[in-house]
Amino acid sequence: MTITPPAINSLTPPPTSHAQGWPGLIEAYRPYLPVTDQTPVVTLKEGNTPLIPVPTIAAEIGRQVQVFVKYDGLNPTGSFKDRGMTLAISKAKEAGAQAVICASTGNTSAAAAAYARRGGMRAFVLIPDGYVALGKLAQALLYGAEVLAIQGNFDRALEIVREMAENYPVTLVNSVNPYRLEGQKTAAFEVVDVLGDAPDWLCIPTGNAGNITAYWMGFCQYHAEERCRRLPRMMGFQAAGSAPLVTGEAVAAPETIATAIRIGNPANWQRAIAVKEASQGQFNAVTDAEILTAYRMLAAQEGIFCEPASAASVAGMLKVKDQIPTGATIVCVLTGNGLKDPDTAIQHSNNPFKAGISPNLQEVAQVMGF
Ligand code: AN7
Repeated sequence: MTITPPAINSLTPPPTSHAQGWPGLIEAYRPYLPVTDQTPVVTLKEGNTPLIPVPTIAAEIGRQVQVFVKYDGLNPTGSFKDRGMTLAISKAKEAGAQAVICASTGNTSAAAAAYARRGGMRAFVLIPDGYVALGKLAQALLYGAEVLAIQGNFDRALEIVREMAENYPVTLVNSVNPYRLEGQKTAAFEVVDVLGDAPDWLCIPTGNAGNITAYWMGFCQYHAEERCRRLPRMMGFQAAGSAPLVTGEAVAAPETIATAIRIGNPANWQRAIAVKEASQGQFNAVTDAEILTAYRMLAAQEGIFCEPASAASVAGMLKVKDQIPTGATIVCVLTGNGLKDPDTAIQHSNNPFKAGISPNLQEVAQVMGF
């Protein structure tokens, strides 16, 4: 078959506002964000991530519902953290900061490193030694962060960086920095801009509860401006081995395969409770096995590779599916890219890897089952 290219003059020119492509979320949502003409915008053109229908997962619910995933793993450093970091780093630069610091289970460190270096600042990152996925560590190192692996978990690392920022000239860029949440709320704007309204449910993996707080801020702000008519129920999902928002008690030694949300004492605990109450939402726990099932389904049935923590949103939705009203629209947030954690993918793929095959046609055909 021959394919005839379209005549040049049949192409519609892009609208002027997009002639330069997507401008990054600070420019796209400037009226909604705490920036001025004096703010130096540090951007990697983050945001504008796709909202993808997942029909085979929707079919698991057994009623007529629409399910979408907000694939925030397609941000420049591969996670939703870029939304908060473009603003936090721009504001730090505006204030004259020369160095930033964060504690991280991995994604915050990658985003802080990339944006800080791009903004001409030093980035110090404290990570729990041995519990950060390989891709994230690779990013932090190559972006040029000063990586300090501590012999303790994320919660201890966060205590240390909070004290560091109080006593030394370094700006804290964890989600206790209000600009992080301001940037991250733009994900809710994007969801409404695509759907034309807020969804009925927003399912989201929850660690420090910064992102669930930020989404709620975004939906409420759009609602106040009458850009959406409804507000979603906010459904937060934690890993069973680190589910303080479900049990109501801090977890001293959190454990889960989803290392991104291996957090026992969420920094935004009070805010998380407020969001749950205001939205008539819930916090529920999902086991590592449930997380891995959703992780494999997303990849093998829908072609979407997210990291294990992100799959907690889909695992959780399926776990509480009996509560979903017929006709509902649901958005599950996929917070990070699957490439962040190749070890977990290979160890838990359930897909036999056919190795050691001699390089001849007959043998290849035989292995293929022909
Ligand atoms: C993929 O990078 O806390 O509830 O230090 O990486 O806002 O904490 C990461 C958190 C969900 C939880 N999904 O978000 C860090 C860090 C992924 C994540 C969360 C994280 P919050």
